[in-house]
Amino acid sequence: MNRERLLNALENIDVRGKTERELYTEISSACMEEILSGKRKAPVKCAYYFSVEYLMGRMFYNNLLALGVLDEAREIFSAKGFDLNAFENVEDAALGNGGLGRLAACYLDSAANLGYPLYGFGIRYQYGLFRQKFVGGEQVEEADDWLKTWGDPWSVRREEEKIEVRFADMTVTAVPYDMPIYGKSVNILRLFQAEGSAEAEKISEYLYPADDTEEGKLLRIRQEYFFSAAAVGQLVRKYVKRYGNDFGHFSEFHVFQLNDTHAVFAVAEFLRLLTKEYRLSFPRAVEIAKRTFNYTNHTILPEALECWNVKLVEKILPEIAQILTRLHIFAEREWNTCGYPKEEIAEMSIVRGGKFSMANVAVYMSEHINGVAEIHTKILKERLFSAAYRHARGKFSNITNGVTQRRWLLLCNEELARFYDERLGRSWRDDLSLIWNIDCGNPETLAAFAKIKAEKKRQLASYIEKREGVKLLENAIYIAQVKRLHEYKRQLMTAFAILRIYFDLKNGKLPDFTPTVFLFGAKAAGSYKRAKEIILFLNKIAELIANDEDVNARLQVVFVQNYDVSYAEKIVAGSDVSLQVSTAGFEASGTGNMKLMMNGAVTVGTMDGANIEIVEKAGRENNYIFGASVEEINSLDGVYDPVAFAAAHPRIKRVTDTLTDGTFEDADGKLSDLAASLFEETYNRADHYYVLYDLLPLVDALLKVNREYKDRTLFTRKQLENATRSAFFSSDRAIRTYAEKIWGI
Ligand code: 26V
Repeated sequence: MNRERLLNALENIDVRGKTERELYTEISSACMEEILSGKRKAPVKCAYYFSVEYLMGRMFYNNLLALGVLDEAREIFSAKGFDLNAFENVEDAALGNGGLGRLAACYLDSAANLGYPLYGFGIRYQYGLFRQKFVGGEQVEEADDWLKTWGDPWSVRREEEKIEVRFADMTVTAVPYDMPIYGKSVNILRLFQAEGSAEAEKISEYLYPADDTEEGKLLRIRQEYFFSAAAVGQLVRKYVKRYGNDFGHFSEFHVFQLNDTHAVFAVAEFLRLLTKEYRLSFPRAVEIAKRTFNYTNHTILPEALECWNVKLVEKILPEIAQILTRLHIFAEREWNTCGYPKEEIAEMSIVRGGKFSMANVAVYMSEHINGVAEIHTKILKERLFSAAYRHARGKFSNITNGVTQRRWLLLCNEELARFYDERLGRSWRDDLSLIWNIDCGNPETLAAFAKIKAEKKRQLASYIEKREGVKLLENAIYIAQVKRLHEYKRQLMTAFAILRIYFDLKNGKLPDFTPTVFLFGAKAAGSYKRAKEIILFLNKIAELIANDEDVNARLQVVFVQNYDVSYAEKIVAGSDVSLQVSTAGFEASGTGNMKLMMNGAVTVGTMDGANIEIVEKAGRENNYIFGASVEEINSLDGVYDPVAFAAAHPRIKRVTDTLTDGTFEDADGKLSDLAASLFEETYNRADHYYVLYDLLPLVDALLKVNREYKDRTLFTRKQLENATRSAFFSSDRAIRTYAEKIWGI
């Protein structure tokens, strides 16, 4: 990369008479030319990341930052009378759903910046995660036609590298689009677009098409096989071309990382190619695959652990079904020879109840299996994969997630970055652990940090006013809960806690209450009815409070629309408090918790996922931990009775009654299912996620924050201690660990 040449090229762009899109394309293309100009030498061994999601967010600012020209570019164009902030309207590349997809993006960023050869494979969806609007408080989904307005100048179509993917009933062309990831090395995210018949093109149309019908399930299977087979096909062919078909050395050059189970068909395709096209024996192919694949698990929720009906797979991928069935028999024979007990073999089996357990394929075939936070990995070992763990302890390890400080600090909070520059020089930008050296007791330092937090809060408020038309309370505590909407994340519990505070304010029980704003951002999966009801409930609460003159100067609830990566950048920088209140044992890690910490928010949270490690690093005294631990939740199993529990606690009953007593009568009976979820057995047991059990402890934690916030120096110090101890949660640390412990690159 030649920085001078790039700056020159930018200088030479004429802005006159051009539309924003034209300028966007022209500036982006100038950068792309530089990015792609360097000659790359092929490293010996590369790691390949297989993921069905990549939540890249906006590429423009990130790439200019990576190229080291962001500040100058702003100046160059402002001198020409054009404000680069105009590109804040560019759509996010939202080819993902939540934490798993954003993690993939952070990992690509870190690998490139550290110079590790990590290449991503995925799907180039025509429509990303839906856009969300609220109408009458309810979520309305719109297709995310992300290429329509601004195009995609950050990718290159590689026509010459397309590859055919065969199903029983059709052949699909997988056309790669390469998105360079710029850093110390220039890596590539390769997304495949499906081309061919109208049926074929459906494969890369939508992210997570509904899978509640057989047709939907088939489409999901097609998606997963489509990109896995395209990727494996290319890599295997390239290998054969270069080294011939002695696959004994394949794993010296390749290591595959499966991001959850969505690409487990890659294992089957690999075996298919080696045995059918290159005539290796089945055992030999298995042996080679076992040295090549690794698997990261991201959830223990049973409904998210993929199992595909054998009959369904046979229908469109007969050879693949045959291979998986053969693998099932092969593995069982091995386990029987070893004398493993029947129950354990049943637990580890690849075919269970007429379905392929994709997680069991991954566990059997991977050299390394990892969880994404200490407690999560412990649960994998002790519960989810306990049998496999007993027989292959060495395969399991933990790699706690991380987030890239380039997007989640440098880009979203340049004020804080400058604060570190002024005190530490610039070296912390390459080694985040240096921020630990900030003296959090120094009054001048604290005052400077407080000023930055106040400024980021102002910026957030003005952004929200622009986007939502709502003015946030000033001089208030900003508390954020931003993440996918799911029952286990317990946005419903926060809703009740807010109502509790609301009633107590009205009763005059909270005389010294510091004004507080609760910010929510979340999308509910299209078919997830209960999650949508929680959104409606929160919007109704927001409305109730906003219209109540007694409290609306002290309490406010804002549920922002269309929460995405770009919105997150504003919210994590401008929040005081991070809400991480999942039922202990259910949040694998969480990564929003890390982003908020990095920007100096204190955590109000349960001992779950990475929260545990966050308070370990930042100090329990600097955060607000509450609620039942994993052990306590386990001990409540079969004992806990939410009906009796609510009856015994009038303060709880008062707020749950609002779901059915007409408080929100215009919600049209739509909230009664939420009451049912708490007090009756539905698809889960009553109050499966212990919302009521942890509710009053949450209220206490929030009121403790409210009291302690008054001591501005003390509270600011807690925030700064969190920010300066966040280095462990950099994805640079995580990627280094993957590279050293798992990939050997
Ligand atoms: C959920 C859903 C629900 C709607 C339909 C499609 C769909 C697809 C996947 C999932 C969950 C996948 C697993 C996942 O996203 N896990 C998250 O991974 C993060 C990165 O490791 C981690 O921080 C979060 O705790 C974990 O929930």
